[in-house]
Amino acid sequence: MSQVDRSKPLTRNTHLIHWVEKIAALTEPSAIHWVDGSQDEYDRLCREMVAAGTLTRLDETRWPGCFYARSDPGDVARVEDRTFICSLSRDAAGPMNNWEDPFVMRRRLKTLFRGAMRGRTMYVLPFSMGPIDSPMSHLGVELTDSPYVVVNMRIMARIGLPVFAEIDRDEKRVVPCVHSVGRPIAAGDRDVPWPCNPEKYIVHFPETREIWSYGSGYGGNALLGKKCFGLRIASNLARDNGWMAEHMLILGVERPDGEKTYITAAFPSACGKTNFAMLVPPPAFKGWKVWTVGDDIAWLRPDAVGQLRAINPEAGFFGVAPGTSAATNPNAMATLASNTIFTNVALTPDGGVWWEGMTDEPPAECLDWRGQRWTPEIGRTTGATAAHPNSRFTAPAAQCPTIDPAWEDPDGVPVSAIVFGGRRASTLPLVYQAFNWSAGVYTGATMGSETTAAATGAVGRVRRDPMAMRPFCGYHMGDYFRHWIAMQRALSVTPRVFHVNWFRKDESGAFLWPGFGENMRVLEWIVDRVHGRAQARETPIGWTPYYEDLEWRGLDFPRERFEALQAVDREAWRREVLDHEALFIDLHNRLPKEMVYERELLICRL
Ligand code: TSX
Ligand code: MN
Repeated sequence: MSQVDRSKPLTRNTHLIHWVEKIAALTEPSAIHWVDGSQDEYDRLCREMVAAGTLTRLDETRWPGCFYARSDPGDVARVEDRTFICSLSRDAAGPMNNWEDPFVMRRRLKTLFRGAMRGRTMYVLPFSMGPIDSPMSHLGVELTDSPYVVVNMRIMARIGLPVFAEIDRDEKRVVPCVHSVGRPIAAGDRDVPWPCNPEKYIVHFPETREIWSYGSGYGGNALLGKKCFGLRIASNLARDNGWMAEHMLILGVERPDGEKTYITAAFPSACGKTNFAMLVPPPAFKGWKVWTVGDDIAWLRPDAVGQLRAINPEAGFFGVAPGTSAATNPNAMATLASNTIFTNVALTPDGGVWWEGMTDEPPAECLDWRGQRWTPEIGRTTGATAAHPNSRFTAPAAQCPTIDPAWEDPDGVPVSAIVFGGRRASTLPLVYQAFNWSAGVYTGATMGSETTAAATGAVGRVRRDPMAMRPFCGYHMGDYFRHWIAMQRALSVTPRVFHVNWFRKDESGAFLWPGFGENMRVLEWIVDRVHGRAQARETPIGWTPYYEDLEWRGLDFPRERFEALQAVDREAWRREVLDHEALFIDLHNRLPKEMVYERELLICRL
């Protein structure tokens, strides 16, 4: 194979070249590699990581083009308590973010990054969030000493030569991102399969639009295009420029007659966003199709005629593996069948991967995410899972069988409805529609979700997670609500706003709603409401469907059960609005008055 010299700059942009030199002088890497994004380069990096023990190649016939990585046991998830928004004023970051004085943080980062890349290669990784030809896209360059980051970013974003070309075209502004695993290799020392540092910093400078990440090689801590840029920095760009960066999936619903309606949905983690984005309609919905545009992030902008349009700024899915199966999400299973990187799942003796919920029967034996022998018996006696609960697949979106034909449309897709949702055992009905835009913003602002085992903290308690953006909004949440309210003025038609809850339970603790593909029945009602075809009942919280308004063919779901599922219990809602007030007190100094008024109106209706 011909080896090209990648130590030479792949851009003419002198600012960019000088910045790379400056960071190299600080971090002292032993080599610099300008990333071209080619398949050759990807293959070579994977081969090198296999040799280093970072990656394992999976069985080529059953898992073509797939690799397996095992992280350090202390580097398995985002680190919210180590994530900082370093705006000039503490108040601008708001009470839901960790804040540090930017001058203090810069000094600390300088110390941390000094010599941090010694013995490693620094990759200059240019990436585009969104299709390169889209006016809604934004560019970044990540300097990283992790080849694992480079290969994952090649799946998750558009990277390499076309991005350098775009940077050179008219000196486009790029978001500078610096990442180090924080484990320099001393002369004569050996590397470890998953280098990282117990001390972690995920740092954002919203005014200067910069990202610095130290000490972690995992997911949202290290793939800086995703949560750091795609949500925290982008939310700042969006507020300043009249658009929205949201933690939302995007899907298209196509009726048998060809009518297509695009919907975005914001759910907190552990609510099945990826499953919903790839929903398979049940047999009764013959001829209906659900198309996938994105499963995690939506960038939304009003077009010239005031129609809200959305792009998915990502190019892949970084999905949670456990619970993903041919039954719960066959489209995800097809997507990850090839050219996928698995992290912290279990490795089977025949060179395959497995995770809890993938099959009914676990493998007789495997190596767990820590690399230790695991059997169902060991699992039963020790309670250890074979895969880490936050184990992931990194898979190309283009491989999804339901990927929307317009998923890379530079103008985005028109959004007709916005759905909020959470995991709530009680109080919240299966579905309701907000009365109008400001009531819809209130619905999103006050949404909450019960904590599951996957998250830290007490299990089963409601955590307020406004628009599912609590960990991802790069500025004060009160200002963020105000921006949502203000967006209406830029729109000629506001999307209809809904709230769903797939997780309501009966007195015995059983789920009232079968969920998954059956959610299509709710989607149909949402689509019909958007187009003015479906009836609804006015309740204190919003419009809800009558039993007759949902399609029940192919599902035995008695009217009484539906009434329990849709019940608006005034006593429970009294407690709910008190909890809304607790949230608003936290945000009081920047809370828009619309939120206070909406709450008052809700109380009056209750
Ligand atoms: O993703 C889920 N969705 C959305 C699907 C399009 N999950 C999994 C959440 C964890 C990530 C769900 N879990 C959903 C759901 O709609 N609903 C439930 C709750 C549930 C779980 C199991 C059953 C029913 C409901 N089982 C049976 O009814 C047999
Ligand atoms: Mn997410």
